[in-house]
Amino acid sequence: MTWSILGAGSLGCLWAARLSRAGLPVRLLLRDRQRLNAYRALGGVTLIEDGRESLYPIPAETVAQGAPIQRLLLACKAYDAESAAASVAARLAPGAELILLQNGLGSQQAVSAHLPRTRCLYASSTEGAFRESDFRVVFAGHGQTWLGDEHGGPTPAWLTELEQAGIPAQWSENILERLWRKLALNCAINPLTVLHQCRNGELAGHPDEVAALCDELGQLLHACNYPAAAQELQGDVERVIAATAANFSSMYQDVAQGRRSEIAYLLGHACREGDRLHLALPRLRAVHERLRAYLVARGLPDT
Ligand code: NAD
Ligand code: KPL
Repeated sequence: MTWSILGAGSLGCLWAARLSRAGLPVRLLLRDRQRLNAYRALGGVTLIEDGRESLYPIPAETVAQGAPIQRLLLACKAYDAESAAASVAARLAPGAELILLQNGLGSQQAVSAHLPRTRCLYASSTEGAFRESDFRVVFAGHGQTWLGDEHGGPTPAWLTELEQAGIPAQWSENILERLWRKLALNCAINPLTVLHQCRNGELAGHPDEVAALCDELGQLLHACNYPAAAQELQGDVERVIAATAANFSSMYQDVAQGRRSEIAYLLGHACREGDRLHLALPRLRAVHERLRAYLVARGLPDT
């Protein structure tokens, strides 16, 4: 069965290149004919790994045309997920599987709500990649991808294809907890790196602020029924700050490059869940508001 990939950016191209070089059928779905022509002119996806680059002439088509889709990886940003999924919804075969590879939470539920006849699986990834230019991607950090079904159901047989392609993936029986853990970690680190304009490691110089956010995010994790995640959060955050000390967080990089951030699916989602669960979370809400003001002042969307 063919892997269709919508969202030919950093992670989408990283998945596509590895599936293709393993000899697995894969095709890219591009927004329109102009993008398709630009892709064809380049001859395929270029993946740069350990300084070596390889070109993968992966077949591509526009979202609007082609055979029915059985298995789709949606690899766009969280704020594009609903419209991207809608653009291809008519092509999804009955019983198709859709893998949602978005950070944060909220977009996955919004997409699934529109596709009741599609099995929507969620993914959480710690792999790192960035786009050097269109369809040219650098594999920047090894990691792991967890996949799971919020509603239960069997482990898909195609996990072995990911293994065959060298994509480190594991089935998670509680993918929501995985996503919540990553969301909490990102909420404790990323906004502060933007507000303090610093690398992750420099947050070690702001221990009270980090601890206050961990405390409130822990309350939220507890209220969502993830007590182990709540208990482990502060330690996880301190470990990640130390392990990624020299890096700029993804949100820092988005803002520095004038790109829209995924704030609505990270801090925004945390604050909305706080409202739903009647939690005060004053420090978290204050950081959310400060970050929104920071983005607005730079002409960037605050949602
Ligand atoms: P990206 O911006 O590099 O790529 C997204 C691609 O989707 C872009 O090429 C964009 O043009 C395309 N797209 C958006 N809407 C589309 C539409 N309607 N039709 C066709 N194409 C469309 O993003 P990314 O870095 O690959 O991130 C994807 C998700 O994975 C994000 O939620 C991100 O937070 C998460 N993530 C990324 C990394 C990473 O290292 N890049 C790591 C972990 C998680
Ligand atoms: O995931 C991250 C990001 O930058 O988005 C890290 C560095 C792990 C911390 O939030």
